[in-house]
Amino acid sequence: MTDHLIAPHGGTLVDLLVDEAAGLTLKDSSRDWPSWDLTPRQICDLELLVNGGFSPLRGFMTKTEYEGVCKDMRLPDGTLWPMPITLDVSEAFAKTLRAGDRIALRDAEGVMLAALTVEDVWQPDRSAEAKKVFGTTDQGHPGVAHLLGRSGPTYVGGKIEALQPPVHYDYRSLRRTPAELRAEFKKLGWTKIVAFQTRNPMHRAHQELTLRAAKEVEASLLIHPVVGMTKPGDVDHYTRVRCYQALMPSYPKNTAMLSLLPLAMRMGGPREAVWHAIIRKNHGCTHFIVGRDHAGPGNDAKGKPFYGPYDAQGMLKEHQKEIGIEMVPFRLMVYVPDHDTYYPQDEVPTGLETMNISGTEQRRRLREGIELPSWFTFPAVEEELRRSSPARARQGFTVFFTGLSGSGKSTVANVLLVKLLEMGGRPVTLLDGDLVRKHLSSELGFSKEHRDINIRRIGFVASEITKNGGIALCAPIAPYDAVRKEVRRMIDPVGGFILVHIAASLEVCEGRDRKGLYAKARAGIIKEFTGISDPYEEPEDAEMVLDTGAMTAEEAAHRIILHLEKEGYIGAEKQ
Ligand code: PPS
Repeated sequence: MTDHLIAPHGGTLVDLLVDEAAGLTLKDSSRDWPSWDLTPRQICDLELLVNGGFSPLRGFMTKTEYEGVCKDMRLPDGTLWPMPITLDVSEAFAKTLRAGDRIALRDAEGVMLAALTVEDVWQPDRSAEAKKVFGTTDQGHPGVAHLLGRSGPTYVGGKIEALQPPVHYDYRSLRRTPAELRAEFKKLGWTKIVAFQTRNPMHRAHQELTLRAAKEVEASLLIHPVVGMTKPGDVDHYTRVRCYQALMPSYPKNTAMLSLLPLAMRMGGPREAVWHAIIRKNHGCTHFIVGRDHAGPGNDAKGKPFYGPYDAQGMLKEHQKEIGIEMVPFRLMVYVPDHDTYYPQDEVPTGLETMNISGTEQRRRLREGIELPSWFTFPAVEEELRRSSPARARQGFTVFFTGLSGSGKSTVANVLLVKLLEMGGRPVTLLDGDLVRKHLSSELGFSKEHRDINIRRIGFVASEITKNGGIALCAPIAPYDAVRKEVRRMIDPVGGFILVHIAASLEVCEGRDRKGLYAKARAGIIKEFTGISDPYEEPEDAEMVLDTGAMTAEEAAHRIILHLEKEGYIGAEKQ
């Protein structure tokens, strides 16, 4: 099958699926094996291991493979491979494992996807890994944040035998494996194929760039967007795929194809570009487009980019011969109104004005309901983006109050509730501290652990309300910063999150003592009472700080309404 197409990396296209009978035997024997529930990232990695997207790998890396890859991007036999593909697990799980054991790898629903035969189990130096692979240990880099903040401390290496690929119900006909794509290319007689990697919606600049690239090397075009895991905050893949589908008819007939790649990106810039090229080679592509800041993680806290804009091109250039895929490098594309055309930045005819719209500006326009011009995007793409990211005035949001008991959170939240109901337009739900304790968290106490569970539950409900376009008003004490931030992270991607610190002082709250709880706390009758015998961590990230010792509840609620108007959550949409 691979006769007239580019050979896969390492020579053979890996396929780790066992036949049905062997699968049943594995499943039967797995009853006595330990099970590992794969994380979303691990499921993505497994899928590409199983279908050969990661050829020549045949399992999660062993220690020797891992060390070689981290150190100089080489597998033990010398094959180039730039990215560690490891199975990270908890220490408790790792303790139960010995070399030679088998593990059932399961998806989130508990379905067994594969068996892994353990070769080794070790504690990696994850900071050293971050430094070598990403060139930094700064957790502002999303790949590093995952590695140092969210991955398990122990790695398990070993070969995989797969029973079935991970299950997807979305866009099934567009999810082609390397073997399926190769078969399709063969059927169409395509031998020269240039792949375009993306994690963003595609606009006119991308369309013109891909078209130019294809013409330049006289190749067919594969639009190959990542739909596994991309950079946090990216446009969701459902919306993106609808945008790509809307764009495809703009290419000349029978020259371009769309296929989705279930890759978990690491945002590793240069190393990632080499990795992406190898993956595309495995999918049968001969050429690979690398633009400005390929797989870039953005800037560090000081605003300095982690990698130079053309570092990725530099690294792939060094290795393209060895890989056997040809890089098609591109500079940033800019619009030249006089010619109604896009040019690579360094090819703009002298003296002509150029135009561009940054990602931040795009997001602002979508948020505020301002049009994206037709020189920038195709109307069908804009329509899709608008459908899924309505202007703020039509999005859901959460106002999350925090403050001491008796600070007036509930009173302000109740006034705000009434004002929002009077305005109409969206359903409003009040998740008051006491009410939540009665209906959602009645079994919980006031230890740190229980308070955190309580806040997570509130956050979950609020995020669902927000996601579905409603308004959630939450009024718990929420004394701990970390879990408040967790809630912000849950809600941010689905709508607005406004943290309001009701900052009445302890003296004021205790002076009011409306429920008589402070007296009881002082007498030691109530233990772990916030502000008296338990901590309250003042937020430093609140959008608003309102001191109800110095203003009425009506004033406080009105201030919040004004803030919501200023931010565009309520009021008329801009034209
Ligand atoms: S937390 O920390 O956010 O989970 O607390 P929360 O669920 O908001 O608390 C709800 C009400 O419980 C009463 N209460 C206490 N508060 C603090 N500490 C202790 N130990 C405690 N025991 C009972 C208190 O009335 C809280 O309501 P508010 O409306 O804040 O006064």
